[in-house]
Formats: sequence, C-alpha cells, structure tokens
Amino acid sequence: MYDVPFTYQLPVEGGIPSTWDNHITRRLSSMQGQYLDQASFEVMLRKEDTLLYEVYEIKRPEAAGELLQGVSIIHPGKVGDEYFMTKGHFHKVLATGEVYYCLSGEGVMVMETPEGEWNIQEFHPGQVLYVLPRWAHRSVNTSPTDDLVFFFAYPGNAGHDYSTIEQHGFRKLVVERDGKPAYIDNPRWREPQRS
Ligand code: M6P
Ligand code: ZN
Repeated sequence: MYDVPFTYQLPVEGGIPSTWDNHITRRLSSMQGQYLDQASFEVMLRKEDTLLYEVYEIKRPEAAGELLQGVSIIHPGKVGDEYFMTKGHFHKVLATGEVYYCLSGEGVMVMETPEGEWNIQEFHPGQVLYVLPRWAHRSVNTSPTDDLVFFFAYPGNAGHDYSTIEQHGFRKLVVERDGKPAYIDNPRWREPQRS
C-alpha cells in the first residue's frame, strides 16, 4: 500500500488495473438462494461452479476519509431467465455512497432503500453512475456476449452488509424477455418492517 499519492493505468480494453492488491472471484456456489429459478441453479451448479464475476481491489485503510477503489468484471450469462449479477449489498455505514464508471459492456444497477423505494439505472460505456447514500446496489450484466466492466470508488469506512439482501433479495429482478432485459417483481421480497 502506498503512503504517497499514486497513479495507475486503467485500460478500457480488458479493464484490469495496472496495480491491484486483491482479486476476488465469485462463483455460482456463492449465490445459493439468490436466483429465482432454483431448479436451473441446481442443474447449472451440478455441471460446473461457473465464475460469475471478479473484482480487482486496490487496498486502502478501511477508514473514513479514504476511498476504496477497483474494477469489477461481470461475465455474461443467465441462471434460467435471470442475468448474472453481483450479490448486492447495503453499506454497513448506511450514509455512504459509491461512484461507478462503466468501461465496457452493457448492464444495469438495481438499487433500493431500506424503506423499499427502488431504482434501476443502465450502464453503458463511458457512463458514470452515482449510488446515493442509503441505497443498496447490485450490478447486472444484460449482454448476451460481453463482460460488463466498471471502475468503482466508495468511502473506506463504508463496509458491506449482505444479510438483508441474502434474506429476501432485491425488490426487482432483471430477466430476459423476448431477447431483451425486463424488470419484474421478486416474489421473495418482503415489505420492510417499520418500527
Ligand atoms: C462493486 C463494489 C465492491 C463490491 C463488488 C461486488 O464493484 O461495490 O465493493 O465488492 O461490486 O459486489 P458484491 O460485494 O455485492 O458481491
Ligand atoms: Zn457498495
């Protein structure tokens, strides 16, 4: 980890940064219960524990004031009709946002607040996406053929809270209908408990 300001290269082609510290890989087996079509999930998993997405992280202290950054690559594919996607998370420190810059591919970011408000934004190359504080986020690759590649940065103290999404998923699912992405209601989703 550097203790002086630094630069690195981020090639649009391929999208792997010239310097990185962690290479995280997420396979089908880590998405148990997250895809709607459980039968297709089981059939796929029996054949192969497919690589769904990868993250190249540039390590920084997990402290307020720092910015954690890196590149995510989501591979193309579907489980049943549902496109490959990240697990998705709220930030542990809810009042922290995240910025994304799409390098290549096509996809969407599915977002929602703890109150159940939802929002979906498209990713196209060259596009910046800002996830506001409090919004959970999951990226989805809607291309039948190409990787979705984007740069991200978020506050060092944000942390990841996966448990809420693991229980009920996001309110909206992104599925293929007539060869195109469509947003449908997630039958597993539950109205948040209000106190
Ligand atoms: C983005 C960032 C990372 C995150 C990655 C994978 O690139 O938000 O912090 O780890 O997506 O998403 P997830 O952690 O939800 O699997
Ligand atoms: Zn995040």
